[in-house]
Amino acid sequence: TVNIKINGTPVVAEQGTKILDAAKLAGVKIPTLCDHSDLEPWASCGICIVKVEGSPKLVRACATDIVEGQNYITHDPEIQCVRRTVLELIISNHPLECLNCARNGVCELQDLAEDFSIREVPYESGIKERPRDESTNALVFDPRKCINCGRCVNVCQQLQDVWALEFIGRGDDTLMTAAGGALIAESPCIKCGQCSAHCPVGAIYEKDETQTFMQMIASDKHVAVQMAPAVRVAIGEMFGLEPGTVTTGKIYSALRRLGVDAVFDTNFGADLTIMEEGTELVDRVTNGGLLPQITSCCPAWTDYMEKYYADMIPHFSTAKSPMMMQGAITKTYYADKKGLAPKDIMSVAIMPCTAKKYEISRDDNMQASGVNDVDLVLTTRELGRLIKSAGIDFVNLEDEKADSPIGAYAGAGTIFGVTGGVMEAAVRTAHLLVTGKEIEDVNITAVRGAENVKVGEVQLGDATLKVAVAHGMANVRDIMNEVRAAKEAGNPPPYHFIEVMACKGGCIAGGGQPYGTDDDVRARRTAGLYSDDEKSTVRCSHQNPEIVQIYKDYLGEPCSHKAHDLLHTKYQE
Ligand code: HC1
Ligand code: SF4
Repeated sequence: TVNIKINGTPVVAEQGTKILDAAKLAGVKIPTLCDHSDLEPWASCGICIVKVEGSPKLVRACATDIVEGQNYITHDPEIQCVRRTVLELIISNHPLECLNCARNGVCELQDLAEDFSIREVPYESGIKERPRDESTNALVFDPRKCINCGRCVNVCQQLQDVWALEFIGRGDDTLMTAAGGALIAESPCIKCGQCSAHCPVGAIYEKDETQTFMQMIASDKHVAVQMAPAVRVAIGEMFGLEPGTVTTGKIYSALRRLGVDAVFDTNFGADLTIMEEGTELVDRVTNGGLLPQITSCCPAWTDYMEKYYADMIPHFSTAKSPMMMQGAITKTYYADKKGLAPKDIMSVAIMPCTAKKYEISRDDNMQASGVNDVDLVLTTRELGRLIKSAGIDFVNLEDEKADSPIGAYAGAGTIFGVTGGVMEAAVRTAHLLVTGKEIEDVNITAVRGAENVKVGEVQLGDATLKVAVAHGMANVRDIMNEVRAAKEAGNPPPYHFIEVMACKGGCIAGGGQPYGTDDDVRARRTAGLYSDDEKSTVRCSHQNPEIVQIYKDYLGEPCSHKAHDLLHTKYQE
C-alpha cells in the first residue's frame, strides 16, 4: 500500500492507484469528462488536473499513479480557474442545444457547466458540422456533439473488442467516427449500446421511439407490453431510488397508467426459453448432438457471432430469446384466448438494451405469428422518460400484478438479467430432465460473480456438466477459440454449455439502462435480481404454473413441432 494525502487528509491506497481514484477514497470528487472506471485512463479532457504539493507542475489525476508521501491538492482557485478555461473551450466547440438533446438533464458536460456557473462562452465557436448518422435502427450518432473524450471508442475496442468506432486525424482535427469513416451500419457494430451508455454527452444515444409508443396507445390496437428482467432493478434510479431496488410491481402499475391494455413479463419468456433451451441441451448431451451448446438470447452476441464466429453457428441454441418467445406467444396463445387477431395487437418490449431494437428487425422467424411478434422495443431510459412525461409519481405507486396468463415468473426467469443467470436457470431445470429429480440446492454459485469468465462443473446426478460463462464481448474470444481449437484438433469439446452476454455484468448493465453504470451499480443491480429470485416462491422455470399450463393447453411438449414453429430460429451463416 501507499500512504499519501489528499488536501492534507491521509489516505492509504493500493500501489498503482491513480490520484483520481485515491481522491474518491477520501470522499473528494475530481471532475473529469474522459475518465471512466470501466476503461483505461485516456487523459484527453484535461479537467482533472491537480497539484502535487511542492511541485510547480499540474498533473492529470486520471492517469497519474500516487507516490508515497505526496500530498495532492485537488481544488484551489488556480486549479478551478484552469478547469473552468478547459470547460469553456470544450463548450465553445459544442452545440448549445441542450433543450432537445438526448442527454438533457443527464449530461456530464451540462452538470459541469452548472457547477462552474458558466454563463458566457468567451471563445469563438468551433463546431465541426457533420451529418447525424441514423443508419441503424438502434442508435443515433450526432458527431457535432462529440467532445473527443474517447470513451465510446475505448469501450467499443477495450470492453467489446468490436472496433466499430475509431479516431481519425490528429491533434485538434481528431474526429471520432465509425470504422473507416463510414456509417455505423456499415461498420462491425453489434448495437450493444455501450458507447451510448459511456458517452458523457449526447453524441451517441438510443433511437428514441417514445412517440411511436404514444401513437400505439392512442390507436385502437390492443397494446401488450413485456418488461425484461434487468429493467426492474434499474429504472428506479431515474426516480431517485438506489440501484438494485426491485420495482417490478410499480412498473406494471406505471404501464397501466400509461394506458397499455395488457402487462406481461419477459421473465415468463425466460422461463419458456429455459424449457426449450434446457430440453435442447439435454437432447444434445444425451443423444450425441453437437457440443457445446451456446446461448443465443443476447442479440448483440448473435450479431457478433455471425460476424466473427460464423463457423460456430451450429452450436447456437435454436431457442429464440425470451423477448421474441414472449412476443410470439402474445400474438398466438394470448391472442387466441382474447379472441384477437395478431395484427390487432401491438406488442411492445421494455428492454435494458439497444440491440433489442435491432433484434426485432432480423429476418429469422421474428414473425412466427404471421406479423411482427414484437412491434416496438423501448429501452429502460425511454420508459423512464415516458413515466415522467405522464406525470406518474413512480416512487409512490402501489405494486400491481402482471396479467395472466404469460405474466407469472419463477426466480429462474428473473436472474436471466445477470451474467451466469441463464446458466443457473438452465441447470435448475436440466437437473430434473436428466435425473428425474428436483435439484436440492437451486443456488448454483459456481456461475455467479463478476469475473470476466467463469468456468465450472455442475453435477446432474452422475453426469458432469462442464460450463463456461463469459460477459463483456472482449472476454468471449478465449472461450470460443478454445472450443474451435478442440474441434480442429478432433478433441472432445471442452464444455457442454456456454453462456455469453455482450455487456459486462449482463443485461443489468445493458446499453439502454439508466446512465451512470459502473461496477458498484452493477453489483447493486445484480444483488437486486438475486433477491428477487430468493423471494420467489417458485425458483425453477418448470415449476412456474403458467409454464405448466401453456405446455398443457397449447404447446404440448418442450421442443414439440408447435414449439419449434413459434419459439425457435436459425442463424445466418
Ligand atoms: Fe436480457 Fe433476456 S436477459 S437478453 O439480458 O435473455 O435485454 O434483462 O430481456 O430476451 O429474459 C436484455 C435482460 C432480456 C431476453 C431475458
Ligand atoms: Fe461499439 Fe457497441 Fe457502440 Fe456498436 S453499439 S459502436 S459495437 S460500443
